[in-house]
Amino acid sequence: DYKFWNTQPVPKFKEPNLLQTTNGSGGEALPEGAILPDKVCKASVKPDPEPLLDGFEWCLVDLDNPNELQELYDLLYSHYVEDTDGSFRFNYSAKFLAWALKPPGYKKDWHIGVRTKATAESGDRPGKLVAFIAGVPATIKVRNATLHISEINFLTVHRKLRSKRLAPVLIKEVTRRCYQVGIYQALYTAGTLLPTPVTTARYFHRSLDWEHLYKTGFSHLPSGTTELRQKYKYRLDSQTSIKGLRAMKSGDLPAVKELLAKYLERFALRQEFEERELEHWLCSKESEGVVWSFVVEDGGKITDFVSYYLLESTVLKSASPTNHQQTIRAAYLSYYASSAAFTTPKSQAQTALQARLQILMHNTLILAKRDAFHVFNALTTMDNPLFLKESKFEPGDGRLHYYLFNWRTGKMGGGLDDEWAV
Ligand code: YNC
Ligand code: MG
Repeated sequence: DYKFWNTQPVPKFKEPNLLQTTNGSGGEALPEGAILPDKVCKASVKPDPEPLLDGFEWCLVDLDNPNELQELYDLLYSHYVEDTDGSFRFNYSAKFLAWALKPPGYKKDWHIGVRTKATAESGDRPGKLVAFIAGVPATIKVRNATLHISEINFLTVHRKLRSKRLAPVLIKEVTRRCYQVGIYQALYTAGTLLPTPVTTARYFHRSLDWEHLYKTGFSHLPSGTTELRQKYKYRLDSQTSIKGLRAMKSGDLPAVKELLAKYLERFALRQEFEERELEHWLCSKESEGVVWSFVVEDGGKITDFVSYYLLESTVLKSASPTNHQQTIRAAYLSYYASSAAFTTPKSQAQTALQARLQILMHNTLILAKRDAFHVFNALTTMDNPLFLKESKFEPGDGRLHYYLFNWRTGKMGGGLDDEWAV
Protein backbone atom coordinates (compact mmCIF):
# COMPACT_ATOMS: atom_id res chain seq x y z
CA ASP A 1 0.00 0.00 0.00
CA TYR A 2 2.97 2.32 -0.61
CA LYS A 3 3.30 3.65 2.95
CA PHE A 4 6.40 5.60 1.94
CA TRP A 5 5.48 6.64 -1.59
CA ASN A 6 2.09 7.95 -0.44
CA THR A 7 3.98 10.61 1.55
CA GLN A 8 6.02 11.75 -1.46
CA PRO A 9 5.27 14.38 -4.14
CA VAL A 10 4.38 11.89 -6.87
CA PRO A 11 1.03 11.47 -8.63
CA LYS A 12 -1.38 8.93 -7.19
CA PHE A 13 -2.46 6.01 -9.37
CA LYS A 14 -5.52 6.92 -11.44
CA GLU A 15 -5.30 10.56 -10.52
CA PRO A 16 -7.39 12.72 -12.81
CA ASN A 17 -5.12 14.77 -14.98
CA LEU A 18 -5.59 17.76 -17.20
CA LEU A 19 -3.95 15.94 -20.09
CA GLN A 20 -6.21 12.93 -19.89
CA THR A 21 -9.90 12.51 -20.35
CA THR A 22 -11.32 12.08 -16.86
CA ASN A 23 -13.88 9.51 -18.01
CA GLY A 24 -16.39 10.73 -15.53
CA SER A 25 -14.14 9.73 -12.63
CA GLY A 26 -15.61 12.78 -10.94
CA GLY A 27 -12.28 14.12 -9.69
CA GLU A 28 -11.05 17.60 -10.42
CA ALA A 29 -8.40 17.47 -13.15
CA LEU A 30 -5.03 18.45 -11.72
CA PRO A 31 -2.75 20.77 -13.64
CA GLU A 32 0.56 19.86 -15.23
CA GLY A 33 3.61 21.02 -13.27
CA ALA A 34 5.29 20.85 -9.89
CA ILE A 35 3.35 19.00 -7.19
CA LEU A 36 5.11 20.91 -4.40
CA PRO A 37 6.13 24.50 -5.16
CA ASP A 38 9.86 25.23 -5.02
CA LYS A 39 9.54 27.35 -1.90
CA VAL A 40 7.78 24.56 0.00
CA CYS A 41 10.59 22.14 -0.94
CA LYS A 42 13.21 24.70 0.01
CA ALA A 43 11.61 25.39 3.39
CA SER A 44 11.47 21.67 4.18
CA VAL A 45 15.24 21.12 3.96
CA LYS A 46 16.78 19.95 7.23
CA PRO A 47 20.45 20.69 7.92
CA ASP A 48 21.36 17.05 8.68
CA PRO A 49 20.58 13.58 7.33
CA GLU A 50 18.13 11.35 9.18
CA PRO A 51 19.79 9.15 11.78
CA LEU A 52 20.43 5.54 10.73
CA LEU A 53 19.91 2.32 12.67
CA ASP A 54 22.49 1.72 15.38
CA GLY A 55 25.75 0.44 13.93
CA PHE A 56 25.44 2.26 10.59
CA GLU A 57 26.63 5.61 9.35
CA TRP A 58 26.31 7.85 6.29
CA CYS A 59 29.24 8.31 3.94
CA LEU A 60 30.01 9.69 0.52
CA VAL A 61 31.56 7.32 -1.98
CA ASP A 62 34.54 9.02 -3.60
CA LEU A 63 34.59 7.62 -7.14
CA ASP A 64 38.00 9.19 -7.81
CA ASN A 65 39.40 6.86 -5.18
CA PRO A 66 39.99 3.48 -6.87
CA ASN A 67 39.39 1.59 -3.61
CA GLU A 68 36.01 3.23 -3.04
CA LEU A 69 35.02 2.73 -6.69
CA GLN A 70 35.90 -0.94 -6.24
CA GLU A 71 33.77 -1.11 -3.07
CA LEU A 72 30.80 0.26 -5.01
CA TYR A 73 31.46 -2.23 -7.80
CA ASP A 74 31.54 -5.09 -5.28
CA LEU A 75 28.29 -3.99 -3.62
CA LEU A 76 26.46 -3.87 -6.95
CA TYR A 77 28.08 -7.07 -8.22
CA SER A 78 26.48 -9.02 -5.37
CA HIS A 79 23.32 -7.03 -4.58
CA TYR A 80 22.08 -5.01 -7.55
CA VAL A 81 19.21 -5.70 -9.98
CA GLU A 82 18.34 -9.25 -11.01
CA ASP A 83 15.86 -10.52 -13.56
CA THR A 84 12.47 -11.71 -12.35
CA ASP A 85 13.54 -15.26 -11.48
CA GLY A 86 17.04 -14.52 -10.20
CA SER A 87 18.93 -16.12 -13.10
CA PHE A 88 20.98 -13.06 -14.05
CA ARG A 89 22.30 -9.99 -12.27
CA PHE A 90 23.61 -6.77 -13.82
CA ASN A 91 27.37 -6.51 -13.59
CA TYR A 92 28.14 -2.82 -14.06
CA SER A 93 31.88 -2.42 -14.56
CA ALA A 94 33.85 0.01 -12.40
CA LYS A 95 34.58 1.97 -15.57
CA PHE A 96 30.85 2.15 -16.36
CA LEU A 97 30.05 3.40 -12.86
CA ALA A 98 32.70 6.12 -13.00
CA TRP A 99 31.40 7.21 -16.40
CA ALA A 100 27.71 7.10 -15.47
CA LEU A 101 28.14 8.93 -12.17
CA LYS A 102 30.60 11.65 -13.18
CA PRO A 103 29.12 13.53 -16.15
CA PRO A 104 29.92 17.24 -16.50
CA GLY A 105 28.63 19.14 -13.48
CA TYR A 106 28.28 16.00 -11.31
CA LYS A 107 28.04 16.45 -7.59
CA LYS A 108 30.25 14.42 -5.30
CA ASP A 109 27.74 14.67 -2.49
CA TRP A 110 25.05 12.96 -4.59
CA HIS A 111 27.09 9.71 -4.40
CA ILE A 112 25.61 8.61 -1.10
CA GLY A 113 26.52 5.48 0.82
CA VAL A 114 25.80 3.77 4.11
CA ARG A 115 28.53 1.89 5.96
CA THR A 116 28.67 -0.25 9.03
CA LYS A 117 30.24 1.87 11.76
CA ALA A 118 33.97 1.85 12.30
CA THR A 119 34.83 0.14 15.55
CA ALA A 120 37.87 0.25 17.81
CA GLU A 121 38.37 -3.50 17.14
CA SER A 122 38.69 -2.85 13.41
CA GLY A 123 41.29 -0.17 14.11
CA ASP A 124 38.67 2.54 13.37
CA ARG A 125 38.86 1.78 9.67
CA PRO A 126 35.68 2.68 7.80
CA GLY A 127 33.12 -0.13 7.85
CA LYS A 128 31.71 -2.09 4.95
CA LEU A 129 29.66 -0.32 2.28
CA VAL A 130 26.15 -1.80 2.59
CA ALA A 131 23.88 0.61 0.71
CA PHE A 132 24.06 3.24 -2.01
CA ILE A 133 22.04 5.74 -4.02
CA ALA A 134 23.23 8.26 -6.58
CA GLY A 135 22.04 11.25 -8.54
CA VAL A 136 23.53 13.08 -11.50
CA PRO A 137 22.37 16.44 -12.85
CA ALA A 138 20.57 16.63 -16.18
CA THR A 139 18.31 18.95 -18.13
CA ILE A 140 15.16 17.46 -19.56
CA LYS A 141 12.14 18.67 -21.46
CA VAL A 142 8.78 17.36 -20.36
CA ARG A 143 6.44 18.52 -23.10
CA ASN A 144 7.00 22.30 -23.09
CA ALA A 145 8.70 22.59 -19.72
CA THR A 146 12.49 22.64 -19.31
CA LEU A 147 13.52 21.08 -16.00
CA HIS A 148 16.88 20.97 -14.24
CA ILE A 149 16.68 17.66 -12.49
CA SER A 150 18.67 14.93 -10.85
CA GLU A 151 18.59 11.52 -12.41
CA ILE A 152 18.51 8.91 -9.64
CA ASN A 153 20.07 5.49 -10.15
CA PHE A 154 21.94 2.58 -8.52
CA LEU A 155 19.77 2.38 -5.41
CA THR A 156 21.07 -0.71 -3.63
CA VAL A 157 20.63 -2.26 -0.20
CA HIS A 158 22.72 -5.27 0.86
CA ARG A 159 20.44 -8.32 0.87
CA LYS A 160 20.95 -8.86 4.62
CA LEU A 161 19.48 -5.42 5.27
CA ARG A 162 16.44 -5.74 3.02
CA SER A 163 12.89 -4.92 4.15
CA LYS A 164 14.13 -2.72 6.99
CA ARG A 165 12.87 0.51 5.39
CA LEU A 166 16.39 1.67 4.54
CA ALA A 167 15.48 2.46 0.92
CA PRO A 168 13.09 5.29 1.90
CA VAL A 169 15.80 6.76 4.16
CA LEU A 170 18.27 6.76 1.23
CA ILE A 171 15.67 8.32 -1.07
CA LYS A 172 14.92 11.05 1.49
CA GLU A 173 18.63 11.76 1.88
CA VAL A 174 19.28 12.17 -1.85
CA THR A 175 16.14 14.35 -2.02
CA ARG A 176 17.45 16.53 0.82
CA ARG A 177 20.76 16.98 -0.97
CA CYS A 178 19.01 17.89 -4.24
CA TYR A 179 16.67 20.37 -2.53
CA GLN A 180 19.71 21.90 -0.79
CA VAL A 181 21.05 23.06 -4.16
CA GLY A 182 17.73 24.09 -5.64
CA ILE A 183 16.94 20.92 -7.64
CA TYR A 184 13.29 20.06 -6.97
CA GLN A 185 12.53 17.46 -9.65
CA ALA A 186 14.00 14.07 -10.48
CA LEU A 187 13.79 11.35 -13.09
CA TYR A 188 14.27 7.66 -12.32
CA THR A 189 13.45 4.27 -13.79
CA ALA A 190 12.71 0.99 -12.06
CA GLY A 191 11.40 -2.46 -12.86
CA THR A 192 9.20 -2.15 -9.77
CA LEU A 193 5.75 -0.62 -10.07
CA LEU A 194 5.46 2.51 -7.92
CA PRO A 195 3.09 5.49 -8.03
CA THR A 196 3.00 6.49 -10.87
CA PRO A 197 4.85 5.75 -14.12
CA VAL A 198 4.87 8.49 -16.72
CA THR A 199 5.39 5.69 -19.20
CA THR A 200 6.37 2.03 -19.32
CA ALA A 201 8.68 0.36 -21.80
CA ARG A 202 9.41 -3.25 -22.53
CA TYR A 203 12.82 -4.86 -23.13
CA PHE A 204 13.48 -6.58 -26.46
CA HIS A 205 16.46 -8.84 -27.14
CA ARG A 206 18.20 -9.65 -30.40
CA SER A 207 20.47 -12.73 -30.25
CA LEU A 208 23.93 -12.24 -31.69
CA ASP A 209 25.50 -15.43 -30.32
CA TRP A 210 22.50 -17.68 -29.90
CA GLU A 211 24.56 -20.67 -28.79
CA HIS A 212 26.06 -18.76 -25.85
CA LEU A 213 22.64 -17.42 -24.86
CA TYR A 214 21.24 -20.93 -24.99
CA LYS A 215 24.07 -22.42 -22.92
CA THR A 216 23.74 -19.77 -20.25
CA GLY A 217 19.99 -20.25 -19.96
CA PHE A 218 19.14 -16.82 -21.38
CA SER A 219 17.52 -18.24 -24.51
CA HIS A 220 15.41 -21.34 -24.89
CA LEU A 221 15.01 -23.67 -27.81
CA PRO A 222 11.52 -23.01 -29.17
CA SER A 223 9.59 -26.18 -29.88
CA GLY A 224 9.60 -27.31 -33.48
CA THR A 225 13.06 -26.01 -34.28
CA THR A 226 16.69 -27.06 -33.86
CA GLU A 227 19.83 -25.45 -32.46
CA LEU A 228 21.23 -25.28 -35.96
CA ARG A 229 18.19 -23.47 -37.29
CA GLN A 230 18.27 -21.00 -34.41
CA LYS A 231 21.92 -20.17 -35.13
CA TYR A 232 21.04 -19.75 -38.80
CA LYS A 233 18.12 -17.47 -37.98
CA TYR A 234 20.38 -14.96 -36.19
CA ARG A 235 23.37 -15.09 -38.55
CA LEU A 236 24.74 -11.72 -39.68
CA ASP A 237 27.08 -10.57 -42.40
CA SER A 238 30.55 -9.66 -41.23
CA GLN A 239 30.65 -6.43 -43.25
CA THR A 240 28.43 -3.38 -42.78
CA SER A 241 26.53 -2.14 -45.83
CA ILE A 242 26.00 1.57 -45.24
CA LYS A 243 28.51 3.71 -47.09
CA GLY A 244 30.15 6.27 -44.80
CA LEU A 245 29.39 4.41 -41.55
CA ARG A 246 32.32 4.91 -39.18
CA ALA A 247 33.27 5.40 -35.53
CA MET A 248 32.30 8.80 -34.14
CA LYS A 249 35.09 11.31 -33.38
CA SER A 250 34.98 14.38 -31.19
CA GLY A 251 35.05 16.48 -34.38
CA ASP A 252 31.55 15.14 -35.14
CA LEU A 253 30.11 16.58 -31.92
CA PRO A 254 28.63 19.82 -33.30
CA ALA A 255 26.86 17.96 -36.12
CA VAL A 256 25.68 15.12 -33.89
CA LYS A 257 24.42 17.56 -31.27
CA GLU A 258 22.34 19.39 -33.85
CA LEU A 259 21.00 16.21 -35.46
CA LEU A 260 20.11 14.63 -32.10
CA ALA A 261 18.44 17.77 -30.74
CA LYS A 262 16.26 18.06 -33.84
CA TYR A 263 15.44 14.36 -33.79
CA LEU A 264 14.51 14.37 -30.10
CA GLU A 265 12.19 17.35 -30.50
CA ARG A 266 9.66 14.82 -31.74
CA PHE A 267 9.36 13.27 -28.27
CA ALA A 268 7.39 14.48 -25.26
CA LEU A 269 10.07 13.45 -22.73
CA ARG A 270 13.67 13.98 -23.70
CA GLN A 271 17.06 15.03 -22.46
CA GLU A 272 18.80 18.24 -23.56
CA PHE A 273 22.54 18.05 -24.02
CA GLU A 274 25.30 20.59 -24.06
CA GLU A 275 28.19 19.68 -26.32
CA ARG A 276 30.45 18.73 -23.40
CA GLU A 277 27.73 16.45 -22.03
CA LEU A 278 27.32 14.70 -25.37
CA GLU A 279 31.07 14.30 -25.59
CA HIS A 280 31.07 12.68 -22.15
CA TRP A 281 28.22 10.30 -23.02
CA LEU A 282 29.36 9.39 -26.53
CA CYS A 283 33.04 9.81 -27.23
CA SER A 284 35.11 10.78 -24.20
CA LYS A 285 38.09 9.04 -22.64
CA GLU A 286 35.74 8.01 -19.78
CA SER A 287 33.38 6.33 -22.25
CA GLU A 288 36.02 4.17 -23.96
CA GLY A 289 35.18 0.49 -23.62
CA VAL A 290 31.77 1.45 -22.22
CA VAL A 291 30.03 3.15 -25.14
CA TRP A 292 30.36 2.65 -28.87
CA SER A 293 29.22 5.52 -31.10
CA PHE A 294 29.02 5.61 -34.89
CA VAL A 295 28.04 8.17 -37.49
CA VAL A 296 27.09 8.00 -41.14
CA GLU A 297 28.89 10.65 -43.13
CA ASP A 298 27.55 11.36 -46.59
CA GLY A 299 29.19 14.04 -48.71
CA GLY A 300 30.66 15.73 -45.64
CA LYS A 301 27.31 15.73 -43.82
CA ILE A 302 26.39 13.60 -40.79
CA THR A 303 23.07 12.01 -41.74
CA ASP A 304 22.70 9.43 -38.95
CA PHE A 305 24.26 8.41 -35.69
CA VAL A 306 23.85 5.47 -33.32
CA SER A 307 25.34 4.39 -30.00
CA TYR A 308 25.18 1.47 -27.64
CA TYR A 309 26.75 0.67 -24.29
CA LEU A 310 28.18 -2.47 -22.74
CA LEU A 311 26.55 -3.93 -19.66
CA GLU A 312 27.39 -7.49 -18.69
CA SER A 313 25.11 -9.73 -16.73
CA THR A 314 26.37 -12.41 -14.38
CA VAL A 315 24.82 -15.82 -14.97
CA LEU A 316 23.61 -16.97 -11.55
CA LYS A 317 21.94 -20.26 -12.39
CA SER A 318 24.13 -21.74 -15.04
CA ALA A 319 23.44 -25.13 -16.55
CA SER A 320 27.16 -25.45 -17.15
CA PRO A 321 28.85 -28.03 -14.91
CA THR A 322 32.02 -25.96 -14.48
CA ASN A 323 32.47 -23.52 -11.64
CA HIS A 324 33.60 -20.83 -14.03
CA GLN A 325 31.40 -17.76 -13.55
CA GLN A 326 29.72 -17.12 -16.88
CA THR A 327 28.65 -13.73 -18.14
CA ILE A 328 26.52 -12.37 -20.94
CA ARG A 329 28.01 -9.48 -22.86
CA ALA A 330 25.01 -7.34 -23.73
CA ALA A 331 24.90 -4.22 -25.88
CA TYR A 332 22.13 -1.77 -24.98
CA LEU A 333 20.89 0.56 -27.66
CA SER A 334 21.40 4.12 -26.49
CA TYR A 335 20.91 7.37 -28.38
CA TYR A 336 20.55 7.48 -32.14
CA ALA A 337 19.15 9.87 -34.71
CA SER A 338 18.49 9.90 -38.40
CA SER A 339 17.83 12.79 -40.74
CA ALA A 340 15.33 10.51 -42.49
CA ALA A 341 12.89 11.72 -39.81
CA PHE A 342 12.89 15.12 -41.51
CA THR A 343 12.02 13.79 -44.97
CA THR A 344 9.65 16.06 -46.87
CA PRO A 345 6.78 15.97 -47.50
CA LYS A 346 5.95 15.15 -43.89
CA SER A 347 3.48 12.49 -44.95
CA GLN A 348 6.39 10.38 -46.21
CA ALA A 349 8.67 10.89 -43.22
CA GLN A 350 7.44 7.91 -41.22
CA THR A 351 7.94 5.44 -44.07
CA ALA A 352 11.35 6.89 -44.92
CA LEU A 353 12.39 6.78 -41.27
CA GLN A 354 11.27 3.20 -40.84
CA ALA A 355 13.22 2.04 -43.87
CA ARG A 356 16.31 3.96 -42.80
CA LEU A 357 16.24 2.76 -39.18
CA GLN A 358 15.90 -0.84 -40.27
CA ILE A 359 19.09 -0.54 -42.32
CA LEU A 360 20.88 1.47 -39.64
CA MET A 361 20.02 -1.06 -36.92
CA HIS A 362 20.94 -4.01 -39.11
CA ASN A 363 24.36 -2.44 -39.54
CA THR A 364 24.57 -1.73 -35.81
CA LEU A 365 23.93 -5.41 -35.07
CA ILE A 366 26.81 -6.33 -37.38
CA LEU A 367 29.11 -3.92 -35.52
CA ALA A 368 28.08 -5.31 -32.12
CA LYS A 369 28.53 -8.89 -33.27
CA ARG A 370 31.99 -8.01 -34.54
CA ASP A 371 32.79 -6.68 -31.05
CA ALA A 372 31.88 -10.05 -29.50
CA PHE A 373 28.59 -9.04 -27.91
CA HIS A 374 26.24 -11.94 -27.22
CA VAL A 375 22.96 -10.05 -27.36
CA PHE A 376 21.66 -6.64 -28.38
CA ASN A 377 18.97 -5.13 -26.14
CA ALA A 378 16.57 -2.30 -26.84
CA LEU A 379 13.52 -0.86 -25.16
CA THR A 380 10.24 0.06 -26.83
CA THR A 381 11.16 3.75 -26.39
CA MET A 382 11.77 6.36 -29.11
CA ASP A 383 11.27 5.02 -32.66
CA ASN A 384 12.37 1.50 -31.72
CA PRO A 385 9.01 -0.15 -32.58
CA LEU A 386 9.75 0.79 -36.20
CA PHE A 387 12.58 -1.76 -36.46
CA LEU A 388 12.41 -4.23 -33.54
CA LYS A 389 10.42 -6.97 -35.28
CA GLU A 390 12.13 -6.59 -38.64
CA SER A 391 15.57 -6.84 -36.99
CA LYS A 392 14.62 -10.09 -35.16
CA PHE A 393 14.38 -8.67 -31.67
CA GLU A 394 12.11 -10.67 -29.38
CA PRO A 395 10.20 -9.38 -26.36
CA GLY A 396 11.66 -10.26 -22.93
CA ASP A 397 10.06 -10.46 -19.48
CA GLY A 398 11.53 -7.17 -18.35
CA ARG A 399 9.57 -3.96 -18.09
CA LEU A 400 11.00 -0.56 -17.27
CA HIS A 401 8.83 2.11 -15.67
CA TYR A 402 9.79 5.77 -16.03
CA TYR A 403 9.04 8.14 -13.15
CA LEU A 404 9.17 11.86 -12.49
CA PHE A 405 9.50 13.11 -8.91
CA ASN A 406 7.54 16.25 -8.01
CA TRP A 407 6.22 16.78 -11.53
CA ARG A 408 2.77 15.97 -12.80
CA THR A 409 2.16 15.42 -16.49
CA GLY A 410 -0.02 13.26 -18.71
CA LYS A 411 0.83 9.65 -19.42
CA MET A 412 3.09 9.17 -22.46
CA GLY A 413 3.53 6.42 -24.98
CA GLY A 414 0.19 6.45 -26.74
CA GLY A 415 1.60 6.92 -30.19
CA LEU A 416 4.76 7.80 -31.96
CA ASP A 417 4.08 11.52 -31.80
CA ASP A 418 3.74 11.30 -28.06
CA GLU A 419 6.64 9.11 -27.07
CA TRP A 420 9.55 9.42 -24.72
CA ALA A 421 13.23 9.50 -25.38
CA VAL A 422 15.13 9.59 -22.11
C1 YNC B 1 12.75 1.22 -6.17
N1 YNC B 1 13.42 0.52 -7.07
O1 YNC B 1 7.97 0.40 -2.64
P1 YNC B 1 6.43 1.75 -0.01
S1 YNC B 1 16.07 1.29 -9.60
C2 YNC B 1 11.94 3.28 -5.43
N2 YNC B 1 12.62 2.55 -6.34
O2 YNC B 1 8.04 1.77 -0.25
P2 YNC B 1 12.89 -1.21 2.09
C3 YNC B 1 11.47 1.45 -4.15
N3 YNC B 1 11.35 2.77 -4.34
O3 YNC B 1 5.89 0.79 -1.03
P3 YNC B 1 14.32 -3.02 0.38
C4 YNC B 1 12.15 0.62 -5.03
N4 YNC B 1 12.09 -0.64 -4.59
O4 YNC B 1 6.20 1.29 1.39
C5 YNC B 1 11.38 -0.60 -3.47
N5 YNC B 1 11.00 0.66 -3.21
O5 YNC B 1 5.96 3.14 -0.26
C6 YNC B 1 10.19 1.12 -2.09
N6 YNC B 1 17.24 -4.37 -4.70
O6 YNC B 1 11.94 -0.08 1.49
C7 YNC B 1 9.06 0.19 -1.76
N7 YNC B 1 17.63 -1.44 -7.14
O7 YNC B 1 14.20 -0.60 2.43
C8 YNC B 1 8.75 0.56 -0.32
O8 YNC B 1 13.02 -2.21 0.84
C9 YNC B 1 10.13 0.83 0.24
O9 YNC B 1 15.15 -3.37 1.57
C10 YNC B 1 10.68 -0.39 0.97
O10 YNC B 1 15.15 -1.97 -0.53
C11 YNC B 1 14.74 -1.68 -1.86
O11 YNC B 1 18.01 2.68 -8.76
C12 YNC B 1 15.93 -1.89 -2.80
O12 YNC B 1 16.43 -3.27 -7.57
C13 YNC B 1 15.44 -1.63 -4.23
O13 YNC B 1 18.73 -3.31 -3.40
C14 YNC B 1 17.01 -0.89 -2.44
O14 YNC B 1 15.43 -4.25 -2.80
C15 YNC B 1 16.48 -3.34 -2.62
O15 YNC B 1 13.90 -4.13 -0.51
C16 YNC B 1 17.59 -3.66 -3.60
O16 YNC B 1 12.22 -1.91 3.21
C17 YNC B 1 18.14 -4.79 -5.75
O17 YNC B 1 10.99 1.13 -0.88
C18 YNC B 1 18.60 -3.58 -6.55
C19 YNC B 1 17.44 -2.78 -7.12
C20 YNC B 1 16.69 -0.48 -7.65
C21 YNC B 1 17.08 -0.03 -9.04
C22 YNC B 1 16.88 2.71 -9.11
C23 YNC B 1 16.09 3.99 -9.14
C24 YNC B 1 15.74 4.37 -7.72
C25 YNC B 1 14.81 5.56 -7.64
C26 YNC B 1 14.50 5.93 -6.19
C27 YNC B 1 13.51 7.06 -6.09
C28 YNC B 1 14.13 8.40 -6.35
C29 YNC B 1 13.16 9.53 -6.12
C30 YNC B 1 13.73 10.91 -6.46
C31 YNC B 1 14.69 11.42 -5.39
C32 YNC B 1 15.30 12.79 -5.70
C33 YNC B 1 14.25 13.88 -5.56
C34 YNC B 1 14.70 15.24 -5.99
C35 YNC B 1 14.81 16.32 -6.35
MG1 MG C 1 15.88 -2.00 4.16
